[in-house]
Amino acid sequence: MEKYGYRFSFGPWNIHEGADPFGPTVRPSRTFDDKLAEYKKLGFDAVQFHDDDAVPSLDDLSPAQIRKAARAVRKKLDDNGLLAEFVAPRLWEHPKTIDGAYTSNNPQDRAYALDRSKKAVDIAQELGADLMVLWLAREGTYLREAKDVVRATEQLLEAINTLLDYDPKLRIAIEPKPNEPMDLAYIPTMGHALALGFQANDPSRVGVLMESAHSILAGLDPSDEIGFAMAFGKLWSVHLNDQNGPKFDQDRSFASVDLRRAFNQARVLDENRFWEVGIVGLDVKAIRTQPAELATRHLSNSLRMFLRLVELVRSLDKKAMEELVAARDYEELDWLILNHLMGRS
Ligand code: XUL
Ligand code: MN
Repeated sequence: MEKYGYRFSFGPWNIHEGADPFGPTVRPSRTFDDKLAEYKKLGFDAVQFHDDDAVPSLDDLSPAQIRKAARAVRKKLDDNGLLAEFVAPRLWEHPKTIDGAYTSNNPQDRAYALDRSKKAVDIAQELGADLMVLWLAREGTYLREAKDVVRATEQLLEAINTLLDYDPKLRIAIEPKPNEPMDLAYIPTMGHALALGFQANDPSRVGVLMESAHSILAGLDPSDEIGFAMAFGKLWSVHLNDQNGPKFDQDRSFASVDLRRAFNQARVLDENRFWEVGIVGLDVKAIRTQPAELATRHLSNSLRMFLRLVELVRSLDKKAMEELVAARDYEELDWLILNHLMGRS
């Protein structure tokens, strides 16, 4: 398969058991090793990790034990010819993160969040990844009056600065999301994430990860969010997927809901040479109805769809487009794009 220089990644959570808030699992769990063996078969190059995807139960382990366990995972990656793209601290499951992590109202809980994040940095070092992704899951409120938004913003900045100081080589990519699990998140969009990064002690080491579903939940266009971040050289990773309207986060296969919206994401990424900058992450989940033995199709289909869209981007009649833009004939430009997407001339 021609990959046009692109590399692809997903996380172990993207092969999942199909539980939702209203029903139990519908597919058996697969071990980490079993999932790892799928990556190359499905055409992928790299693994995205939560800290405990790499080192389960890390809260019960010493820093030395954590590093040792992470080194064993590195060996497995090497054996499978895979890279680690990033490590993300899972700051939303432990009881100490109920009221938020870096922005919890409880100082001991905030200390836990920082300590846990430092352990995630240790794991990243052992896995050979210089990137940490921060999805700020519980940094927000269910009740606006429960927290001070100015103080919370400062706390987020302090946490980022602490991590940048902890490892001078570490880069951090903030993954914004407007809601879920919180009612209202403090860092809902690319603009918020970038503003926070530019204010950090070393802004050159803070960038963003754009997830399509999160942008759509925020009522924004994912390709514009991509382009905005790329204009500043700050788009370091993506979670491409799709989303059927502004409801719960669906993580549908890339392009499965809105082909043109997906085409434009591929277009902005490709026109700005994303393959030279980062890895294309696919944060997609198989729908609940999918039989267990077929529950990796969403990954290979998303990857192949991205590459097909890149081919469509590269085969656009640029000259005809320029002429239509010059004539301000956007109706005909619309017709050209729609026909191109349908394989018609
Ligand atoms: C949550 C989400 C997470 C992050 C990784 O909506 O997208 O999978 O991408 O922590
Ligand atoms: Mn994501």
